[in-house]
Amino acid sequence: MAIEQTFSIIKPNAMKKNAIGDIVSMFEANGLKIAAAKITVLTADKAGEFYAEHKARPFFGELVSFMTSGPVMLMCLQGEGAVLKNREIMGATDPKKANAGTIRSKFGDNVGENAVHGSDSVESAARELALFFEKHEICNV
Ligand code: RTP
Ligand code: MG
Repeated sequence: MAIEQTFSIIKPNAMKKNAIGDIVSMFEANGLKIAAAKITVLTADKAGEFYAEHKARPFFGELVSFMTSGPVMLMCLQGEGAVLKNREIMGATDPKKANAGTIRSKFGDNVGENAVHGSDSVESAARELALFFEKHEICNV
């Protein structure tokens, strides 16, 4: 399988749980490398642009307010089949439905506050990475 890059966010609820180390360990244990990382607080504009595909959904306002409620960690993950691999490590959107041992089953609180984001395709990953990182900030690790 090809080496891919994907975009990951450790969301505010997982940041509050001091779970950066545990989550990054799970990526690394599964063969993903951290090619870029930064901790920041998202503006409502940026969070809205990032989740533009969900603008018409009833939970959009809640989602933007959650995503801007505290620091997040933004990452580029790199490795073989990184997009799908990251989605597997994360688990299902709803932590109640996520397989045991996945990030969302361990650190998710509910379907909204579900600990992590991961791009759903190579195309989404490219769009999302470009929203948050300059090209030179992503290393070929
Ligand atoms: P993400 O984009 O954050 O990685 O999550 P996902 O692909 O698994 O789920 P998606 O359908 O793209 O939804 C994006 C985020 O919106 C919040 N959400 N809330 N209240 C609700 O019913 C609901 N449904 C989705 C979650 O934070 C989800 O990750
Ligand atoms: Mg999604």
